[in-house]
Amino acid sequence: MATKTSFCPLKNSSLSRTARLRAGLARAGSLVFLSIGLTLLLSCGHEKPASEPKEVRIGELRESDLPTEEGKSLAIGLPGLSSGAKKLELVPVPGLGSVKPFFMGRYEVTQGQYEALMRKNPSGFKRGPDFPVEQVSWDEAKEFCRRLTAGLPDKLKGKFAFRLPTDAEWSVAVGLPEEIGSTPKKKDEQIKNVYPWGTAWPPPSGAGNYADLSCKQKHTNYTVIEGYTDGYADTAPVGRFKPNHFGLYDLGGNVWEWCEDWYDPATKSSRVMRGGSWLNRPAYLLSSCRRDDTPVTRLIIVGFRCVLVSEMSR
Ligand SMILES: [Ca+2]
Ligand SMILES: [Ca+2]
Repeated sequence: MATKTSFCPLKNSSLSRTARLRAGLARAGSLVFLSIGLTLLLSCGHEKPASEPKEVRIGELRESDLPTEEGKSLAIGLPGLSSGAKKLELVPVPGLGSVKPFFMGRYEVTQGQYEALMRKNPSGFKRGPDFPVEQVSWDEAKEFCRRLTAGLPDKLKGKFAFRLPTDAEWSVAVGLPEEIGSTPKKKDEQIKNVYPWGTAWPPPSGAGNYADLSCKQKHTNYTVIEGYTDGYADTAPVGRFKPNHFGLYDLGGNVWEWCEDWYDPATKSSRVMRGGSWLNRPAYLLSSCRRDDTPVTRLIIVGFRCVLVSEMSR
């Protein structure tokens, strides 16, 4: 039965998230917002196709360019990236608990983007600029983020920085509630039966690039997800599957994603990775699953994505 509290009942939850996001980002970075009336209008405009993101070169980025509404994004042009290749695109993600609002890469970092900044491509599957970069170590991923930050205009340096997502930010991005446990190791696989696509098993069609029947046909000795086919035996170009409600693609599957944190801060021997890959067994696909490896390890199943954070709020 319809309530009379909203003229746009299908978008109530979205509007609520948008309102929370706007409030959080205002505290974090003194950013510019449109009126609540415009938000209401846009929240109900779901019949319209998504517009192309605003695009700006990294050296000309202004704080007012950063998107503050859920569903909006900003494409950042990198020197040396070919014009047809996927840009580094940022979407806003709201805070939760101790996590401050932040901007996250809509896609895993691509080979084209990595090569534009690092002048090399270490990937095992070199099939085009829009495939995710892999065989990249945590140290190299950090260096990529450092070079991005160095490319910001002087006005924004010290105010904003690119880095890897923290383990807690990644959990917010994938839609987990606040988790119990003081370290990534203690949170590992504690929330059961929740995956980036929801709770269904096997994954619904189009959920992401996982170890599917295509993978088994090429890599016959791997264990795959029975009853699931996504059409990719190993890595897929970024953005080919359904995004989550923040507009983030491939959080689950394709390549694992390095995070900032030590897996176990007591030993400081390995860094966290999240999200599973095109290769992994079902337990590794849980949203709460963490894997870890040394900061110098390079694997064909591991890449990363970046976040942009306001340093003023941290
Ligand atoms: Ca696959
Ligand atoms: Ca991924």
